[in-house]
Amino acid sequence: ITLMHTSCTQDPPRAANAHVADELHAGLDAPDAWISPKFLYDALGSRLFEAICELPEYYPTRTEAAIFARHGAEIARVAGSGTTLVDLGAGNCAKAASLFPLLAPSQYVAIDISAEFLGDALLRLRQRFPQIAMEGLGMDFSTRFELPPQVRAERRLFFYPGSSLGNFTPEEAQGFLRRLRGQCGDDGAVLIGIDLVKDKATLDAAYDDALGVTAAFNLNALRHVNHLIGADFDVKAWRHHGFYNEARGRVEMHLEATRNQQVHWTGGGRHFAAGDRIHTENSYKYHQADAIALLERSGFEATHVWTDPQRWFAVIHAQA
Ligand code: AVI
Repeated sequence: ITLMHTSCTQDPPRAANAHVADELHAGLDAPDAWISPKFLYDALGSRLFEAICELPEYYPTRTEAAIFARHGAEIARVAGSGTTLVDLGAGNCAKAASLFPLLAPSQYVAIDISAEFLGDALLRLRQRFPQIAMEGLGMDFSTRFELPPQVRAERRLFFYPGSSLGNFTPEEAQGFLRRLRGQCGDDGAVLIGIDLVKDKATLDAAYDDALGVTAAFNLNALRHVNHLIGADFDVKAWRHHGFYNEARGRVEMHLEATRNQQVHWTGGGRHFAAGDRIHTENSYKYHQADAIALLERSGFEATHVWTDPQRWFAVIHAQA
């Protein structure tokens, strides 16, 4: 695994990366406090997200998997074989691996901010598919995007499943897709999963499940922040909120202080009153036409869209 920037999941922990600390301080000091959703993913956070994907309420993973199962052959025909498959936010690499038999990539490049978790997953994958050249990159691709020379430049197929695009604001998403387009050359493409707008009750349940796994996933951001900037958040003094904000077309996750408290971190700190919230994630839901328009504004041309019978989720192939 190549660490492209000092990763926030590596030891030594304390503000190993000044950039990470600056970003966290800016969010925690803001009048409406926020923590970027990328800090949900340390090794434990990645495991909790894996568990979320198994929950009955969390429909995106299984709905997207059903689209790949049903239309995989056609998707592979459209995307082509022998591509340089670049998996963005690869996590446990399971989604891409399930497509290897159909897509037969010539090189597989797995990228994730949670470098340690990715390294373990790639180790297992190399044993299962020794014939595929593989690279692992531990990097945060959300704000900058430059691929190192070991990533082949020909026929790059950027695989961005799971509707992770929804964790950007639409403006950020466009910037991100433009940067992606810049890495495509003339013959690149993107295969992207988009969660579609649906009824509020389904969305509320998906982000506030009965077992409390999503709550644990959200609260774990505080443990991760404690580790990164030497903070002393008491996880027991916070509770999870996850709900669909219909007016804004997005699910929001927040952490709410359950009592008054002073929190300290290296070089600073803050008082939180009971009821104060820290905004940790947005998960935008798109109408299919808006997702296509966003891709096209970013320099891509959508060639195919596959959806499930309920039209809850879309997989889009778009050409550079
Ligand atoms: C990774 N991302 C697409 C997930 C989502 O649905 O926005 C993260 C997540 N947050 C809460 N549950 C899952």
